[in-house]
Formats: sequence, C-alpha cells, structure tokens
Amino acid sequence: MNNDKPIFVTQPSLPDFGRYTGLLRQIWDSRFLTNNAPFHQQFEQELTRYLDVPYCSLMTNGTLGLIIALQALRITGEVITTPFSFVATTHALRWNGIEPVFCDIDPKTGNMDPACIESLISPSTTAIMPVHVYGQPCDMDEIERIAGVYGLKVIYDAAHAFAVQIDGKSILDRGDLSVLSFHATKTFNTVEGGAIVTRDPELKQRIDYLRNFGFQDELTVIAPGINAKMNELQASYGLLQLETIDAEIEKRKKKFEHYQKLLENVDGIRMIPIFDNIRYNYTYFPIFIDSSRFGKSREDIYNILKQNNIHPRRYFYPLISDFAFYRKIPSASPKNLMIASMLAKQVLCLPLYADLDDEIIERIVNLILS
Ligand code: T4K
Repeated sequence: MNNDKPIFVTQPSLPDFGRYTGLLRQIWDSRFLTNNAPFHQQFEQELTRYLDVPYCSLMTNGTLGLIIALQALRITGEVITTPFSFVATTHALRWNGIEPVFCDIDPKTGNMDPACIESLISPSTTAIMPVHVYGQPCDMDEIERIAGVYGLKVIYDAAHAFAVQIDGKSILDRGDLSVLSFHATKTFNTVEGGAIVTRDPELKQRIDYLRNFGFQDELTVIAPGINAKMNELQASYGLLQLETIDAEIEKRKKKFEHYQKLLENVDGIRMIPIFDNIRYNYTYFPIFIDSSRFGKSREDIYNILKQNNIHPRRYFYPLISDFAFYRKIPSASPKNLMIASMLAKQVLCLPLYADLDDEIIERIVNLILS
C-alpha cells in the first residue's frame, strides 16, 4: 500500500463531471448566475421533497444559515448552547450580539444534556441552540419540553444531520428551525452551502427576505438582511448530488460498520451508540479513548497516525468555551462542563468517506491497536 498518499479525515464525493459540465453549459447559455435563478428554485424544491420537510431555504453556507435563523426569530439576550461543536455554532450567536451560555453534554452521545439546561435559564434567556453532534439526534422531546415550559425558542444546529430520520421521520422539522451545512466535508455537499428548515410558511418568507438583503420587492427592504444566497453553480451541483445521496450514505455505512466490527470489544475505546430506529448519514466516525484503560492517550494515537501520513481530526477539541474570547463567560468554566471537557480530550474522528479502501481502515485500526 502506498503510504505517500495522505489519508485525510474526509474526502468529498463529487457529481459526475460530464453531467455537471452539461448543467454549466445551460448556466453559460442562460447567463443567470444567482438571485433565485432556475437551478436554485429547482434544487430548493427537490431538496424539500427529498428531506420530506415542509419548507426549506437554501443558504450559501451553514454559518450564514445559523446567523439568519437567529435573526428571523428575533433572538436576543442569552442562548443556551453546547461547547462541544464547531466554532460556527457560537460565533453565529456572537454575530447577533447574543451571549452564549454553555451547557454540559451527555457522555454517551456528545449532545447537550437536557438535565443541565434548567439551571442555566435566566430572565435574559430567549432560546436553546443544541447541535445534533455527528448526526446523532439530540434528546429533542426533553429539550422542547423545557423550552415550552419557559417560553424559549429552539434552533437546532443540524449541520451534521442531513437526511437523519427517527422511525422514518425527518428530525429536521423539529423545534422552531433547523440549520444544515452542505460544506465540502459533509456527507451531502454543494462545495459550500446550507439550508434552513421550517414548518412555518411566514417564517420561510422572512428567511428568504433576510438572505437577500431584506428585499421584499424592488423598492421595499423589510429588515437589515444579508447576502446568503446560493448561486447557480452550487445549486446545479446540488441537484446532481441529490441523485446519488442515498448510494453515498450506503457506501459510508459500510465503511462505518467495518470500523465498528474491528474496534468493538476494545477495552478503553468507545464509539457513539447506533440505534436501529435511526437513519444516520455517517458523516463522522468518532472514537473516544480512555487512556487509563486503553494504555495510550488520544494524543498518542493522533501522533502515531500522523507519523503514518493519516490525518484524523479532534472534532471537537478545544471546546468552544476554551477559546480565548469565550473563556471569560461564567458558564465556560470547566467546572460547569466536566463531561464536555472529558470528551474533548478523548475524541478522535477517524477518516471516513465513501471511497475509503477497506485495507486503509484495517491499517488505521492496526496502527491504533499496535
Ligand atoms: N455547525 C456545525 C456543528 C458544524 O460542524 C459546522 C461546520 C457549521 C455549523 C458551519 O457550517 P458551514 O458554514 O461550514 O457550512 C470543517 C468544515 O470547514 C466545517 O464546515 C465543518 N463544520 C467542520 C467540522 O469541519 P476544518 O477547518 O476542520 O476543515 P478542513 O479544511 O481542515 O478539512 C478537513 C479535511 O478534509 C482536510 O484535511 C482535507 C479534507 N478536505 C477538505 C476540503 C475543504 C478535502 O479533501 N477536500 C476539501 O475540499 O472545518
């Protein structure tokens, strides 16, 4: 096996080149490049159908989706969120002048622990923003129950949760809004991209205005919106990706299960739980290494793999609450985030993508166990 070729945590799957250039030809001919043009409209419709959700609004990326979701719901004050996520989750709050309040997480899933939410609610709290980390659904019933009692909105950061279903039903129409990412590193990618899912047609309308500077019509601007429009190169690419996404998820599932078989029953290595009634998208393959039982630490394994030109990622280390500009927030104290601090030290996301060779998976596992 050739060790000179680096193996990264992921490698995007792309649409068929010939078919994509066919669609580019149409864009060249029409000269409609952006601003709710034909491919944008078609992709938004087909995506809504595929995801089996009431409404969805395309975005140029997931981060702007989060920023707009908060604007659309007029969220202010404090929002309870998780530190065990990509920085974009908390940055979106700060870009709206909102104070993040960090909540500890469930050790089994890495998702926000609903039992920790109530003690963080203050008179300034207006919403809860959980993340379906690694595509594992949050405890949505309990989060939404608490939100109902205290009159809070719920915005799910569903960047990892494309097409995830429980008992055959999408999880994306839960809460007030869910926000997807279609970044190149995700199971479903449009190079950069994202979407906001809602059940409320009026809210969808407001989101659509906000992503286009707030324009309602040629002469009316209803709010200080932003530019978060997906362009025709992304939308046409996305249409082709939709055709192959089910096969993509199946391929990733096989790779995921190969790792699972090789790593089950290894003392000191834990994987995320997989439930039979959930349809996953297999974006990440995280393992949690307990060095006291396994004998080697997460950093040891990370370095061993790096020395062998394999590049796993420590998603999510450092915790968002450990970055300098968030560390001063009272809830960022490690004492408040004991489980999150522990998982951040243990986690390692191993390479996972549709074209990953089984032999490379075996080599990675052998290096971990050697
Ligand atoms: N919320 C959550 C929970 C998120 O995880 C994210 C994004 C967001 C919100 C925001 O959504 P977006 O605004 O991004 O749509 C990556 C991604 O940039 C980011 O989208 C993602 N989460 C995050 C978890 O991971 P990096 O800095 O780790 O990516 P990077 O460039 O180091 O890529 C990882 C590896 O993938 C590279 O070593 C090589 C490979 N790769 C990457 C790219 C971009 C490729 O083979 N081809 C490529 O085109 O952040």
